[in-house]
Amino acid sequence: MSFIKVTPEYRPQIALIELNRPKELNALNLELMGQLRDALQELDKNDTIRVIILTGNEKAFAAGADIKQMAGKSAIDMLNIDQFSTWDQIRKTRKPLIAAVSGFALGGGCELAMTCDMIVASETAKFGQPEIKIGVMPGAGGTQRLTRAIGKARAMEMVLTGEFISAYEAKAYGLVNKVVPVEVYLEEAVRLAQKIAAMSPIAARLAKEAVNRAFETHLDEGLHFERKNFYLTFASEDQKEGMQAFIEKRQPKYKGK
Ligand code: DAK
Repeated sequence: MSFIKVTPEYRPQIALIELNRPKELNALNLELMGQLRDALQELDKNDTIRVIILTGNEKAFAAGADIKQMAGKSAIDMLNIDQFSTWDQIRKTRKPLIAAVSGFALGGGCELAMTCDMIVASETAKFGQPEIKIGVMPGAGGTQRLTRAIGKARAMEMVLTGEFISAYEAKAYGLVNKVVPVEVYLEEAVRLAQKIAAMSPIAARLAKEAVNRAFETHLDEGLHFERKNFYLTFASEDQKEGMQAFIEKRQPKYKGK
């Protein structure tokens, strides 16, 4: 049974993955997460794809990990299932990944959106880490990514009270890139994806790696990493094409080489 819908050529060079468990508000069961990991790995290898959009439906991006599937598990069951390796593989997607979020993005759903590189939200989006209300706490990066994105005081309030924030609050706090009416949130994500897809995919990949490195290291090492990736862009045909196109006052045609 498939819990996601994958459209590799949703638009030229842009793939769309839709979470598809609408009755359960896209609760992230183990099967769905495995399918999502497999789809992302496949799309990451597909040279015709430059950007991936991950979305849910208007009511829910995802209302969290599947509580019904988790409820009876012991700590050792959780350890043996090793869901973290699935999440880690998703995090390692090399192509730019945009979350298009409408409705609930809660718990693991909020964490999944934050695992993406950018978030486009509909006005109806609600973000939250309500795990505390069911006697646990965020387990897929919520305490870390949320805190880095919106700061300690706000993250602490969300994680300790379980209260949701609106799309506009999320935008004001720096968690999301754009907030648009619900009718157009997917199109807005596509517009953003198209801008990125027009760039050199090599430069985009190296730049994504370097920005992500900022979360994992101190400034000196981060700058060193950035420098190496910067040099590497000069090994690409795309660098020659980009600079030549600028000089010739024309649009560049990037090949990803
Ligand atoms: N899990 C399972 N089913 C869910 C669900 C969830 N997270 N969220 C909603 N559903 C189901 C409901 O049970 C209901 O099913 P039926 O009763 O119809 O069979 C259906 O979806 C519709 O939900 P509601 O009737 O509740 O709809 P409402 O509009 O009234 O309320 C709501 C919407 C989103 C406010 C409410 O459903 C809700 O509070 N949902 C739970 C939100 C939540 O607590 N989320 C955090 C879950 S804990 C890990 C990685 C990640 C995680 C853990 C470990 N590792 C890597 C190890 C993450 C943990 C979590 O996310």
